[in-house]
Amino acid sequence: MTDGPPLIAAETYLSAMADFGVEVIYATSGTDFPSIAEAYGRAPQRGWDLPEALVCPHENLAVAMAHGHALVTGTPQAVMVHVSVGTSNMVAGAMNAARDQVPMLLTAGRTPVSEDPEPPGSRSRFIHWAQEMFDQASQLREAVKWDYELRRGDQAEAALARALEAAQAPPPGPVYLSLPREVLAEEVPSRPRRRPTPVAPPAPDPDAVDRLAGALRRADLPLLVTQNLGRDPAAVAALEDLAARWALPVVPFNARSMCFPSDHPMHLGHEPGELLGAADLILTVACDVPWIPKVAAPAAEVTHWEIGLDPLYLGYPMRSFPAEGAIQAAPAAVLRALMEAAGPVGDAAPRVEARRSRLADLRARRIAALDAAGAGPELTAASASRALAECLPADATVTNEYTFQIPQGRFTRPGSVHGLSPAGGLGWGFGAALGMKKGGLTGPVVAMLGDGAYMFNNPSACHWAAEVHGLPVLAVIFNNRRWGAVRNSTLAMYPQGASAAEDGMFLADLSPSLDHAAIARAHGAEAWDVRSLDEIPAAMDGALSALAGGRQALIALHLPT
Ligand SMILES: Cc1ncc(C[n+]2csc(CCOP(=O)(O)OP(=O)(O)O)c2C)c(N)n1
Ligand SMILES: [Mg+2]
Repeated sequence: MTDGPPLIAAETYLSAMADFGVEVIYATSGTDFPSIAEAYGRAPQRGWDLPEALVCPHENLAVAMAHGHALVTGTPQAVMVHVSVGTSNMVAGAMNAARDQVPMLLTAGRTPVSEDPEPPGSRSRFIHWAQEMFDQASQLREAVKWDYELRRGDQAEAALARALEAAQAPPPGPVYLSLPREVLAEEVPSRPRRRPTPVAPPAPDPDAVDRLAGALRRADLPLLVTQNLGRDPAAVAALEDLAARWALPVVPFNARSMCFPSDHPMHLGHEPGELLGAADLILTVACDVPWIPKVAAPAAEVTHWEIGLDPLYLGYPMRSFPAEGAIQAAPAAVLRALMEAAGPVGDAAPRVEARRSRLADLRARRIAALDAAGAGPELTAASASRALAECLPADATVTNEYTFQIPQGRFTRPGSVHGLSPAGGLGWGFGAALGMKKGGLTGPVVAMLGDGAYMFNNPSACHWAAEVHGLPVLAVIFNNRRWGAVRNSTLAMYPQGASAAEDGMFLADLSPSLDHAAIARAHGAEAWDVRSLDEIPAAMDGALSALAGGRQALIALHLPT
């Protein structure tokens, strides 16, 4: 029962959203949302709690914040943008979320259809004609699991429940719901609503697990490669046990989460190297690209199994890694089942122990190489990554967008680091850090950004959100005054070419560089310029104190190149 004016669809939609567990709507709004504003205005009178609505002054920021929020809570948050053009600005973020399997509810208004004075919400601005599209959702349909346009006000809650169950059904991902202005304004009845149905993930197939366990028992040199198993802390714990018992070397390859503690004796670094060609059994877990055939490939007779909620990455048009089989289930469940099925080491012990000592030598060599690369005294991406990581407290969380070197971070805690989606849509790391803070992280949150990545993040929008929404995060800029990755790619393809004569800098040069510290200060942040390795501890100390005092901070690292 409700007091006040008759209910409109925008009200039931928003109250259902709170009821279904969405905490925040990251909003870059437009002329299509008067009914949303009206619903928020009426909520106190109705005695309703609606999701917190947070202004994000760019759609890219809104999606990145929802992405970061979902990474730390596991729950989908909502993004609300303006019609066709707002949707356009949201597409790269949607691609990132899709390839990173992050649930989120993307919503957009839809320009009014009616050209008549009635019904409420009909066209009243000149833009309402030009903003209509034949198929607004087509812009991001490839990036979402489900999309729909709300047709009737009395279906708002049902459409929302459908959207949220689709976003969360394994593997999770973004969904898109467009909300026409007239429909949001429709008067609707109050009635019981259906909740989204939670979907339990598939259990690992016992026969497949038995076959894989047999292969593990027999293997001379098994190898586990993962990219994102660390998304689930339970999977990390299960892998620690399995790797320790079976002397199973683990290589997080292009990892974007803390998949395996760097201090575990079976952590063999971040590149498979000679292990790839030598392995007779390869397990790839939550890993879209286990190796790059153009660079290195396993032996032809290798036994290869793929494991994950979507082990073949069926959303990728082409992907051709030969495998004996795939097990579709959550990695934690598969690794625990594998531990059980493989049983005690028993008579395989001599082979397992010999392997353990061989791998200890290899691990020592790889750590020495990592140490050498990260050593000073020069300020390089590697040495800066190491020095910064050494200053991070145990409860810090890092987002990485490009130049920070995760291997030098030597992370050990699940959830301590999150890298850019394999879709590679730059403009994510700063917003994701803000969303993680909003999602409830209490420790320091640090966005490690290339100078190029910083600009893709719309720095003004990010600093503004940090200031206005009280989300103190630290941005560290690796300023090499270039899109280094673009240059490296040119040099790698044409090492002797005409472009190499220009040092590969054509279309990669960002000099002269911005004064990043001044930009940050202009937005209320405390900021430090760092030109040598030994300045990092003091700058980090100052920045962490700023965060503890509720202020955003920025460190501009001036790398020699
Ligand atoms: C939205 C988007 N546009 C363009 C690219 C292509 N791209 C990949 S890496 C890169 C340069 C990154 O530069 P920076 O952040 O400075 O890091 P650096 O390579 O210098 O370490 C670009 C432009 C991209 N990945 N995403
Ligand atoms: Mg750069």
